[in-house]
Parts: sequence; structure tokens; C-alpha cells
Amino acid sequence: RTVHLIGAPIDTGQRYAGCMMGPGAYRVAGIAAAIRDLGHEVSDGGDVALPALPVVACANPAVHSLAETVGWTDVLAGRVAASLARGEMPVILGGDHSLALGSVSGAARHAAAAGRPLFLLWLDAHSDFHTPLTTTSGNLHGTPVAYIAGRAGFDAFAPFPAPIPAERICLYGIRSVDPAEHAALLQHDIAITDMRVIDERGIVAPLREFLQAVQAAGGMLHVSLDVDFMDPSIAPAVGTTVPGGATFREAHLVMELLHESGLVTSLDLVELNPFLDERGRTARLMVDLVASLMGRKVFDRPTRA
Ligand code: DIR
Ligand code: MN
Ligand code: MN
Ligand code: MN
Repeated sequence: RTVHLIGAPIDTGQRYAGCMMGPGAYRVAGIAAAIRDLGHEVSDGGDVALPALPVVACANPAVHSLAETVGWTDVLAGRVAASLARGEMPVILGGDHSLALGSVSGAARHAAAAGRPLFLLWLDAHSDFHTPLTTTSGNLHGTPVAYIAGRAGFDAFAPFPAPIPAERICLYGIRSVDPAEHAALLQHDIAITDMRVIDERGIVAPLREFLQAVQAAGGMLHVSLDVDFMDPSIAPAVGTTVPGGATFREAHLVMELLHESGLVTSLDLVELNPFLDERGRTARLMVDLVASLMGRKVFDRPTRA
């Protein structure tokens, strides 16, 4: 299967300049070669460009960069849907998490056309369950899960193609949820594997349960990996660090299980801010995590006949 890289130099979904350098940092860190070395084909579609801005309005005055975000959402949805239609695995090189408004739209459009259920694994410190009407920061990177789940308040955006039912969404690793998000999450049946659950049950068991559900349904699986899913001590290059994140081995183990499942059909790499990095270590960590997701092993045992 061909992996198709799509650069998404987006940083209007939050307030730290620098995420727009993410696609370049992944390329410098050798993402294409790392995937090719595992025996996959890689094509690089280059970076998407912002189209002419729509005229949009929002009742919440805190919201900023709404027109840009709607523009990026449109263009990325088209690129991701087209890549999936070619039979590729699109990997979106972010850019902040607002890009998932578009990437998951594209995946949902394709899944609906293919008649397959789409599942979403959200690896993040945050639940990103605000709507443009509830966000207090005004940063639209905190809204994609709400859009994907079909919540109201996204009037400026195209209607989400086929909202993903709550039971097909899994938030994994979360440890920072705003009050309005918390209240809304209690109204939805989304699987919330927060860090407290992971502390108690380990990183493997809850993920296996979710993957089994995807497998049983014959589903497609979109994975959205936020840099702040990891602990800031190993992944400092992100504007919104939250202590208590996944360790190096926990993060790799998640990727290794995803590889073994064979279920992942599209992937976002989001929130890398190379301007905040230390000698490229976060970019390199993200590339190594992608390698684990694509089949790199700690110790490769030949499969028995
Ligand atoms: C916060 C931060 N909940 C907000 N969200 C982030 O601004 O709405 N998501 N950083 O990854
Ligand atoms: Mn609005
Ligand atoms: Mn996020
Ligand atoms: Mn986050």
C-alpha cells in the first residue's frame, strides 16, 4: 500500500506561531525514508495551499481565524478523500489540530461512499470537544471532535459528511478537559480513556477493546496523533504541554498495536511546533512513532509457518 504524505502548514487553529513549519520538520527528520525502509511505497503530495477565503461569521467573539480554518478544512477534505479513493493511506503532516476538521471530513466522505463505518482514535492530552460557540480560548484546534461527532455550532463549515456515532470514537490519553467540554462529553457515549484509566489498566487493554470493535465492524480507522499525547519531557515541541502524558514506550506500544491490527486507514500528525523543539527531538520522535505504526519492531521475529 502506498503512503501518501500531505503537508498541512496550518497554525491558525491556535496562537503559537510555528506549526506551519511542521511539514518541513517531518521531511527533514526523514519521514519518507523511514516509511520506505519498511517496504512501503511513499508519495509526497507537497503542501496544501489556502484557497480564497470564504466570508463567514460566528456569534462567539472569542473565535479567531474562522475563515482560514473553513478554507483549510475544505481543501484538506478533498485531498484526503481523493487519496483514499486511490487506495492510498494518507498521512497528514500538520499543522495544528484544526486540520482534523478537514482530514476526518475527507475520511468520512470516502467511508460513506465505500459503505464502510469510520472509527476515530484521538491520541491527545485534550478532548477537543468544544464547538465554535463554547470555546473560551477561541482556538479552533479545540473543536474537531465535536464537528466529527455532529454537534451543532459549526454553521460556518460544510455539514460534516457523515457524523461518526459516539461509540465509534475513542479519546485516548486525555488529561485536560474544559468545563464546557466535560458537560458535553457527559451527554455523549464517547469512549474516554483518560490518563487515570491508563494508569490503572495499562496502555494496552483499553486500546485492544477499541480495535476489536473496529475489526468486528469491518471499519476504517482514522488515527489523529497530537504531540501532546506524549509527556512533555520527551515531546517538548508543542504549544499546549500537559504533564503526565504517555511515556516513550507507551507511545511506541500504541503504534505497534495499531500496526499489528492492520486497521489504520489514515493518520494525522498534529501540533508539532518546530520553533519550540530541542534539536529536532520531537520531530524525530514523531517520525519514529510513524515507523512503529508502519511496522518497525523492537525485535523482529520471523513469522512461523
Ligand atoms: C483547550 C486546548 N481545550 C482549548 N486544546 C488543545 O483551547 O480549547 N487541544 N490544545 O489539543
Ligand atoms: Mn458559527
Ligand atoms: Mn488536539
Ligand atoms: Mn492536545
